[in-house]
Amino acid sequence: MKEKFYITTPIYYPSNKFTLGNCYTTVICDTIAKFNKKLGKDVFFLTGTDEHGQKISLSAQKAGKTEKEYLDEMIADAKKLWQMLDINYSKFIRTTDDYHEKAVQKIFNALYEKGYIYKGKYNGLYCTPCESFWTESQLVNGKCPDCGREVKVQEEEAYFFKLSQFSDKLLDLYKNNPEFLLPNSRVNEMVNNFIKPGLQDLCVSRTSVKWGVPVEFDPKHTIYVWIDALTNYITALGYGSDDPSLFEKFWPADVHIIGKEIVRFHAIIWPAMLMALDLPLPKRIFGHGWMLFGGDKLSKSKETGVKECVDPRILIPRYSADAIRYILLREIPFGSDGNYSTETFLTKFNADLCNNFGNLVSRTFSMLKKYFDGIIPSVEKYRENEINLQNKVLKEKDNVLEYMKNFDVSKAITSIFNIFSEANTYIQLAQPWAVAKQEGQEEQLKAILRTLLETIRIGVELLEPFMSESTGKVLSAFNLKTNSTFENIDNFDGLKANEKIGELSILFPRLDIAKELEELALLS
Ligand code: ME8
Repeated sequence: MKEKFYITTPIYYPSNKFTLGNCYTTVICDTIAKFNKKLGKDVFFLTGTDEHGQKISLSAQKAGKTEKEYLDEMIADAKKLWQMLDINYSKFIRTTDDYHEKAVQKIFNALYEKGYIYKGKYNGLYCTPCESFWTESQLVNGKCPDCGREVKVQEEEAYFFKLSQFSDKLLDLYKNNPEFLLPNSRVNEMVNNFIKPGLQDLCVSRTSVKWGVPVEFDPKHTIYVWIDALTNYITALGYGSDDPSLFEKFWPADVHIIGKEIVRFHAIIWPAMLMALDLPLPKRIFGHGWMLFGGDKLSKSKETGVKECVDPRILIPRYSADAIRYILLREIPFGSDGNYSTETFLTKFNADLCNNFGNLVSRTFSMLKKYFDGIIPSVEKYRENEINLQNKVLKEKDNVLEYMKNFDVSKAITSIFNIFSEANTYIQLAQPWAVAKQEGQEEQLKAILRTLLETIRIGVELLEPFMSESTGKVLSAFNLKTNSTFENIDNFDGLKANEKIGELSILFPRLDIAKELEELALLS
């Protein structure tokens, strides 16, 4: 039986159109999902939208629409964006889906029956855009610590989840499973900022919020949007429905990938709920850093005043899904914050995609055509120079596999591009054009070109989950299948000798950066 792999993105709020920030997490998850498929695993990749709560109602009202009308339009736009960005999810869950709402009610009932939920009175400081209650000590300058907006005092009859009972269990969890929450620094944040000061019971229903899932046995209460949202990871698999077969197969998740600002919900509330339900916990939670735009997170709750064009709906058709995926995957060290700027993007496009990768492929293909009529040569024996390059390629390949085990997409893609740089350096060293001019050096020329072709093949196989459009073109020119499991990535014998390679169009056309900057400024 195939090993299974279950990966999730956060379910995003469709209170505004999705940003490059949302694209960031989704591209990472899509890449990890595709990579694991190529490793031969049975993969389930979940994404979706978090559609309840006051914030959504307010956005719909502002647009002069009903919630349903508003949401349907936003979700159509979101799905189109994922298609443009070459995202291949297994399932898109909407928390307004009927099966999800029913399962959330069942889960709430079960927690109540087990005595983990009780009725009380809530008096707290609430931030509407973030759907979060805060304690006085958590506020920053009297304002919401997440978005910096005003909070207001709110009192109401409410149901509570006995989160306070889980402090020791959570501390044990982090201690016994050092891989549960990554990167490791996030564990200290949870322990020092939330658990050590004392976990309070969590208010899990609102009577003031109407747009949400009603508590089944007390319908004037609406289930707190985070309880509703977190359960998506199991309801999407059919937990609480008539057909839990996917749940039985794929749960627990191998990894929930999320932004660092929502780690506390995933690493405290979610495991506590699962423990209360007697369900297994996700194997890992990865809280990645933020992509910053002029130093700002481009949070949808806030106006940013960013002047650059950062709309993926403009950038993707203009520069290709691959180019946008590249910059998202490469530029931000995984786990840390990183800056996005249009200028860096355009510079990297030319340097890495056009010069390093694109040029290597087109140079190699044209030399093969010129010297061997496009026929892949067979080689008897490689010399030291070729073997040196081959060893470097295999070492980088090992690095890629290792980094991907830890979901470090940024280091992995850097290693893949090192393969291309090494090949370009080797061309300078091997000087095939000079070898071609020498009498009796045909075998040597064959060895050089075959090594280059096989290097490109291995690089492109590894790169396919990251950028499938350009790599697909190269694989097809090699007469190799796209989206197949990794084969022959540990040898230089993956191409059929004496076969002719196919035609290949330019992968990444060189950009005039000044002109692009000017035109993009007009579009921002
Ligand atoms: O928090 N850099 O939804 P949300 C990196 N509905 N990642 C970013 C980003 C940026 N600048 N901007 C957004 C919610 N993200 C809840 C989640 S899950 C059960 C419920 C990504 O629409 C990142 O993954 O505010 C972040 O955690 C998420 O979008 C927030 O999306």
